Amino acid sequence: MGIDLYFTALSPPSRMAYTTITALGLKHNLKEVNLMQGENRKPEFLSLNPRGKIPTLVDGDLCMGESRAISTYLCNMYEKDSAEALYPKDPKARAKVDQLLYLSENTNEAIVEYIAIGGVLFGGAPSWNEEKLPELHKTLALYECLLSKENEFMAANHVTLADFFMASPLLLLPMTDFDDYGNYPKTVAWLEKIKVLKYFKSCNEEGIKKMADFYKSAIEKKKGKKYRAISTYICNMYEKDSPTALYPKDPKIRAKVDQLLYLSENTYDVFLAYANVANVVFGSKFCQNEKKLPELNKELAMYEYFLSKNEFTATDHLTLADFFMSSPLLMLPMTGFDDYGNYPKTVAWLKKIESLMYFDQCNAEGLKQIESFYNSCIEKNKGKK
Ligand SMILES: N[C@@H](CCC(=O)N[C@@H](CS)C(=O)NCC(=O)O)C(=O)O
Repeated sequence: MGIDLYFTALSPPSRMAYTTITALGLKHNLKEVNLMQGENRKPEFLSLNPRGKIPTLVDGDLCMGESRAISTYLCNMYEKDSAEALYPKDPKARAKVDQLLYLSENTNEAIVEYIAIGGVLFGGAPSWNEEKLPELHKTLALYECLLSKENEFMAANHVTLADFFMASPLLLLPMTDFDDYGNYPKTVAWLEKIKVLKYFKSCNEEGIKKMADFYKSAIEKKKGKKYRAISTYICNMYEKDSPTALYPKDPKIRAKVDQLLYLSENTYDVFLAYANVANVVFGSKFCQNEKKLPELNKELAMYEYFLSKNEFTATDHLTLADFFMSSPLLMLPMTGFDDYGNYPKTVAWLKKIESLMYFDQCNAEGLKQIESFYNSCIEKNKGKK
């Protein structure tokens, strides 16, 4: 029995409902909902919240969604009135909090549009949206104006629910490169006070860090697509054509290189899925995903096929295709995979790539860092078990 909160730490409104529960010191059960696996679309969950959204709260016969309404309900139900109440009973003091709870929906939208969370994580957006910078500044100016009134916090001289919900989107802003807070000293000082509240920190810090890792890696992955275009541009611009060109001008050989440049994106995804990177780094898995082994082997067989035709992947000399095709394989050892028995040509080719004069200078340090980060996530996740 007790309060059940359906939640995931990656979700800002879920964290706000959780922060309220914790600030009030209420006994509760956290029910993790994995949005990535569509658990919020399963009939059991939809019977609790037909919108399929988290947070969702179940308290006895009450079942509800909407983080702000959840937080005000919890205070109405369980908070004793006091001069420091999160949700004061005095109608005028409460009106100020309510005003900001509604307003926080809009400020949240403006800030999130700049960060472009949905677009970066699940759509085609390569990064945050600089076009929305004027709106972001307008929103920050509004925060500054609200804090210029007589209150130390958003709605009163003590912390209220308004502070939680107004602070929430600002906590995500450091995921971007935005750091132009010069005109907003009061906002910065206020946010610092909220962030260090013990219960606020314990409910938010880890989720924010996970979201930031997730967001930054999505941006990096998209940059990866650009790296191919950058490499071909550099060759187009600066490489003299020769029989051993990295990006040959001959249309037929170039077509083979291009084919592998595109294909290497897929190979990279297969490697990421086998290494289980998303779940190891952002979740709690502590090993590679063996279910993806058949796909990995299929991919390796394809390398072997190309290398049975030529000495290198696209032709008989080294090309850009070899750089991008080798990239995921260079990271494979960190997963513990070592079953290369059927792929002797691939192994020999990879050795040739690794022995290139400039290979170590460009790759050794980065590969070492990735391996040690991956392994440290695995160790941490083992500890959680
Ligand atoms: N206005 C709602 C927003 C809830 C919301 O959008 N939750 C997201 C996670 S941050 C969600 O559940 N998304 C799943 C989906 O839409 O399928 C609140 O404040 O509770």
